[in-house]
Amino acid sequence: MSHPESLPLPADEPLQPGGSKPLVFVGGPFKGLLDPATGLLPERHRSNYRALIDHFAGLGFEVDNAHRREAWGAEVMTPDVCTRLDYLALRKAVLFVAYPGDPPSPGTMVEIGWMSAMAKPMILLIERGQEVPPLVAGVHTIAPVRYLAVEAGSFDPDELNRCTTELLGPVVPVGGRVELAMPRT
Ligand code: 5HM
Repeated sequence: MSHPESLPLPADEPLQPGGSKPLVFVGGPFKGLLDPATGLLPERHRSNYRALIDHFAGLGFEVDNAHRREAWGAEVMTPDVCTRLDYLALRKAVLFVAYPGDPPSPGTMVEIGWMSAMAKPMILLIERGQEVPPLVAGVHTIAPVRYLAVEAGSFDPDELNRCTTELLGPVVPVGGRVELAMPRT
């Protein structure tokens, strides 16, 4: 395993540098869902990620999502590239919204670990009847977390908004971007 020489990581930036939009990172299972025949994420999973991306973009957030960034599997990044990108994005993000996955997604488990170590807000999307790993079920004891029930990956937008405002405070769109009173971390 190689060790990128581009470390050390840059110092912490302000949450909304230069007045840019606050960032939401959308995560969830990726590699394990790729169709072995095509190497691509099946449409039903893409549409779930797209719905989350569109929901938060529509509220005025910037949204980062590796599945879209890596062209739904057509342009998969190497571990050294995607790990660093995801980590830096999560350091900047005001909110992580993710499907932990069933079976649990290894990458998403790492991302939940990073976010909880930073005590930053998360919304975890849980399928009814899904087995949730114990440390994911308990992560709300060390970080601000809401668990939102989904059906076949689909969420109730009102419920998602309720979780978002509980974690971030009022979400007020101003001229196409969201203004957060004070992101609670
Ligand atoms: O282990 P899995 O592929 O399910 O991990 C998915 C999570 O790791 C996603 O939330 C994504 O942000 C990140 N990831 C990534 O950014 C994972 C992979 C492949 O494992 C990748 N880029 N190529």
